[in-house]
Amino acid sequence: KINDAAVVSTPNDGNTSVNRKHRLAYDVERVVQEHLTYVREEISDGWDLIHQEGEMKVYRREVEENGIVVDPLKIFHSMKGVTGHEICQYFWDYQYRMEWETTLDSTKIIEVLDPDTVIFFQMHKRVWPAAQRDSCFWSHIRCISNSEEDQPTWLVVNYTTPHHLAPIKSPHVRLVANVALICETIINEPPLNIQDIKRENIECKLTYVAFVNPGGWVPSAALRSVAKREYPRFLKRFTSYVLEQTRDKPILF
Ligand code: 16H
Repeated sequence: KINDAAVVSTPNDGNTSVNRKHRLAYDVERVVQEHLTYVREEISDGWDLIHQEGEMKVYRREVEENGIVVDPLKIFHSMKGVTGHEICQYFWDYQYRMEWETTLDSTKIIEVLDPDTVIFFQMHKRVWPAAQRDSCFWSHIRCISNSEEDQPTWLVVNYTTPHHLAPIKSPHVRLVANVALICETIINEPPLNIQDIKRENIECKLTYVAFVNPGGWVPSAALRSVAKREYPRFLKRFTSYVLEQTRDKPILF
């Protein structure tokens, strides 16, 4: 129901309906719903397992559009000791980004659309021999309660959008992306009292999906090898960063 875009539930106020509609609210709603529809889809024919390490499995489907590699990518991972809220918060929050990102030269917020939706402009590190890439995207964090008993699902979506404060300037090439991080928290052997839950009892199942179009021609083999190396590296580094940051902090459910 497209009308639901008017109702924005925020992590800051639980599930209260707040009418805080901004110009991209319908776009955000549509893309969030798409990710929620497909997140549970099984890995089928055409997807290759390109990397496996512990609980982490990285899948990719080889797709080209007009000779440009646009391979969809999906990572499944599961980790103990953190909640989905914590993982998503660290992924979305600008203040931590340069501590775990290794593929960026810079990141900046160019507009705040609502407390959970901001627009980023990022400059990516140049990958030889391709032209340097930049990106401009809205980034939205959301909490979805499925039932009273279950822990909510948390997600972050990054989706390319044009912006007058971020014109495309040659020689830079704009990446076009639709990326989502979706997290479910599981409480193993739940104690009677929520205050008694320890980090060792919590587990987070995460799904990361990326549709990235390099925005112009890049040698296919070079791009595929960079992606195969960099995505697992990103997820390993990012998840260890969150573990380290949260270890001695109270659990954020
Ligand atoms: O998701 C990641 N980072 C987000 C936070 O910085 C931003 C990301 C994004 C990416 C592009 C455009 C918009 C938003 O969601 C982690 C990303 C990890 C990237 C691994 C490297 C991928 C290599 C292929 C990039 C294509 C570059 C083409 C030049 C050769």
